[in-house]
Amino acid sequence: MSDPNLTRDTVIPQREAVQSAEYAPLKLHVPEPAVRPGGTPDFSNIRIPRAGQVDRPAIDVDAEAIRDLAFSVIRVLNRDGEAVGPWAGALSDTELLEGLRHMMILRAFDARMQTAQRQGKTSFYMQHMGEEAVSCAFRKALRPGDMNFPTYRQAGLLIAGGYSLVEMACQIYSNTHDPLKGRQLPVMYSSREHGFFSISGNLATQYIQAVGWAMASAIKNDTKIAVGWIGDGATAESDFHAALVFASTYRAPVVLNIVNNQWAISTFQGIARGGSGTFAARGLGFGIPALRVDGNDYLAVHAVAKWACERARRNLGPTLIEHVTYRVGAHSTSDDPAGYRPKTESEAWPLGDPVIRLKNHLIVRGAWSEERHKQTEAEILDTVIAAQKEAEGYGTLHSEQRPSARDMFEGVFAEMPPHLRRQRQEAGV
Ligand SMILES: Cc1ncc(C[n+]2csc(CCOP(=O)(O)OP(=O)(O)O)c2C)c(N)n1
Repeated sequence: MSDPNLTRDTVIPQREAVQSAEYAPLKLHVPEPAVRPGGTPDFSNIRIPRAGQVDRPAIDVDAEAIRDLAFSVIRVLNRDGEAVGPWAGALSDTELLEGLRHMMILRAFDARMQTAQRQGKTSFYMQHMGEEAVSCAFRKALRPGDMNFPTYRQAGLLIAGGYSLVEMACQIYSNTHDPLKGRQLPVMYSSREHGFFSISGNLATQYIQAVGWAMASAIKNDTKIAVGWIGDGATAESDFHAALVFASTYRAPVVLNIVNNQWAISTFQGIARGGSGTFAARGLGFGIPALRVDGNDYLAVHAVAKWACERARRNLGPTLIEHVTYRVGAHSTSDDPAGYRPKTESEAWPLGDPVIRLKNHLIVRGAWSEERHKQTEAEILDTVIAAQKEAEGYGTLHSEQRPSARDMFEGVFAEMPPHLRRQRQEAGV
């Protein structure tokens, strides 16, 4: 405020709205969620078809021919825990039991790390509660060498890909064994060997990078495919749209996943989605085949992932998949959802819990029992605690065991330039 005549109390007159007899005054439309804290959860706006109802098209289908799949939901597991319809039947008992195990490990790991954050052992954590099937099931459709470009809510890709829980915990504790040497915020993992591209804090940047990686694979006449991941909120970023243009134009061998967990921190999905009806529908304008899948149905996610990966591998181009799910936990350890949504909303979520649904299915198949489930839960907890203890032996926020301050200057450039060497000397490390 450089104008000396303006004081704090000066009222700047607003320009008069010009009223016209011909037109009613314009009004800005701001979408609002159906309910707020204190209200009764309401998911009546989410249309959910019966399991088994949606067709399974050939993989070389045109986007236009499966337009309706962008507005429906592919589901395999019905209310009775049976696998039904054209997307069912691909997985053996052994594979399903492994999938259940991965989801249970992820859930147990989340719970331990959430508590570790509350105990001050780490500064930050982000849970996957309710979304375990999405990353765990998708990972099983990939082959060695394929590359994921994940967000911070796909650690199931690492767990189902055989990454070590100890290394994950060490990253979260930023300790002496942290593979990223304490340079990254907890949960921003990176493992090239496990097909897990370095996570960036900047939303959506990885989406266009996934397309570029896929284009490179095609340019090299390789057989590897890329997988882009994004949340519902982050689809509003420009990089989402850039990714779709490039994927469409160059028919890049990429699967573009949108994890619609209904919330972007405190912002409900209606804000980022705008008027398109569904997030999947965004693909149609780009000529990209688009499907919606029940993200809490391990079998459905896996079947749709297989379908889309096969398309990419056969050089038939990109596929957009909207995983319809619900973020049961808080956005992060820095968030309290009670401030913006009803406390009981997750219980009202119509697609249930992915772990319970797969458990019930395995029981119906005769491959599992409540007893074995409980026993496995206890075994998994032991495994996770053992990994956590080992990681804590290498340091937590409570201890002095940290990566060397020397590491801070490494990796900025391939070779350390003189000014960084000087700064390192000044720091005395
Ligand atoms: C470019 C950018 N803008 C804003 C943020 C802050 N931010 C971090 S997570 C988040 C919400 C993302 O929501 P969504 O994409 O739906 O993913 P979810 O957290 O629900 O998995 C925001 C706004 C950021 N990290 N980067």
